[in-house]
Amino acid sequence: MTITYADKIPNNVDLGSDKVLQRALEHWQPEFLKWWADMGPEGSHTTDVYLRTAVSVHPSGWAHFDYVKMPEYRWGIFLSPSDGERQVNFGDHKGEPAWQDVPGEHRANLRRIIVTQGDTEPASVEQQRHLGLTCPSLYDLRNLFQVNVEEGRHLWAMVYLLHRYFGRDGREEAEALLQRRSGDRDNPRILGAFNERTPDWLAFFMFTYFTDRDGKFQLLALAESGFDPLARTTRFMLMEEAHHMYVGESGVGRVIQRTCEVMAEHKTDDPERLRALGVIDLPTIQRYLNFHFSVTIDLFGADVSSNAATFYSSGLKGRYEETKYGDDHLLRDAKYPVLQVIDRRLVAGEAPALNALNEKLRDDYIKDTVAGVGRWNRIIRKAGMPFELTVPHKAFNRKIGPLAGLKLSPDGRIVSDAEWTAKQREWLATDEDRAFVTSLMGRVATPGAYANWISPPTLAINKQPADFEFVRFN
Ligand code: BYC
Repeated sequence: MTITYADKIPNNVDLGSDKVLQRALEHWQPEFLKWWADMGPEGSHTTDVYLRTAVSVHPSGWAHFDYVKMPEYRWGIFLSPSDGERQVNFGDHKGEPAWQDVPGEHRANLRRIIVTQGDTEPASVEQQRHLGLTCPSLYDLRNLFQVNVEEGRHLWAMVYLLHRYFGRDGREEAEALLQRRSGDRDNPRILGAFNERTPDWLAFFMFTYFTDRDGKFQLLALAESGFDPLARTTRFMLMEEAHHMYVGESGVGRVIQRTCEVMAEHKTDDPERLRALGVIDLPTIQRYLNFHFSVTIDLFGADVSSNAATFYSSGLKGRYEETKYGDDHLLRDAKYPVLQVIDRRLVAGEAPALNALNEKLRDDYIKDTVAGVGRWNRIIRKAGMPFELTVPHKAFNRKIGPLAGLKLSPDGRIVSDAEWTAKQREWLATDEDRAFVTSLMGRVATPGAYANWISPPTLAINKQPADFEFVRFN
């Protein structure tokens, strides 16, 4: 499983032994580079960035750090090692050997899952492409670029599967992945959150905390797949993904830390005064949180979904930590709690567990999310501030599924149209909030310097000091 860097496309899948596939991917490669030049991080093409590149697929010592110009980053195809004896662990094919090829009857669904996953990767790079121009430090700029090149690599991971296992229509889907554009009215990205803007760094940190975490949970569900190449490629993607969520959690934490310092120094919690002092007040952070959380939980799909049931029964997409469950892994008779709206009230209901798998994964995601928000609250408590960030109710501000369009307060109360209109500005980031946050964004590009609205990190990258020159401009 060693990675071959001598090939035009670095890989650990013995690409050289399949000349037709190798040629097809080498044909896609310049298209990808053209997309990167057009849609990748703006103004970054000649800078040297201190990036990690995968040199092995083993958890210990898999990454190598050095200066790289991003268009020269070695995007490649890396699969985690095969388990040898792996089986399909759930659904109607349970107990059969895991598939090394695509089972004909599940081809269309599998392709659709891979395309949906693949589509999110370039989408996020497009969403973040202007952020480098307003970085709060070289450390943060480097982290943004690291996230961007790795999302590019995750696109490669899905494109490999499409080319290798889906023939002509796979190649067409791979081309289409470079043609859709985040937010484009005529040819948008597939899923809602990936057509939203990421206009400022608070939005970027929230996105990497909340939305990359959807990536974690979807990838963990796909890592259970009976289609072994998908399971192996997502397992390696998860190793890269962990850093993206760290960027989000520590980023928001540093914004909170700085705000609390200024609150303590000036003995004030008045948002207007804090804004005048150049930091982001905690209620604004809460409104950003409410937006990113609600938009992200829509990414899990409808609460009750026949697609999700089919993906599971066919062995294509499992539950988070599927093999840890002591049940039958078929879910034919099991039930799962879902929320229903009856007479304008939210009522606890039940659905067949097989159809409620999107809801189950969403609930697993929410548990993980709440834990990190608790760590942000510890920063606020430690600073002695009487404020607590909360994760909104899961029916708040939903656009997908039966809860879509329900007018609900963040704490889960159904409200009248009038109350929604009056209070929406307290609950979701407003244009004025975004304009204020944007007004703070200015480029800080001196080693060791940090914008006023964010604290320096407690841990830098690869044990480098905080004043390390993470990015060199040429
Ligand atoms: N926006 O039966 P349903 C990541 C569509 S993030 C728009 O509930 P299903 C990353 C749905 O496609 C992880 N449309 O859907 C993070 C369906 O359409 P059709 C990405 C939506 O199929 C940060 C219809 O509504 N990976 O990696 O059960 C940076 C019926 O819905 C949305 C995956 O998502 C939405 N939010 O579930 C970079 C894994 N939700 O058939 C990367 C692969 C639903 O009527 N995807 N729809 O045209 C899947 O497993 C499933 O497609 C979903 C949807 C869970 C997304």
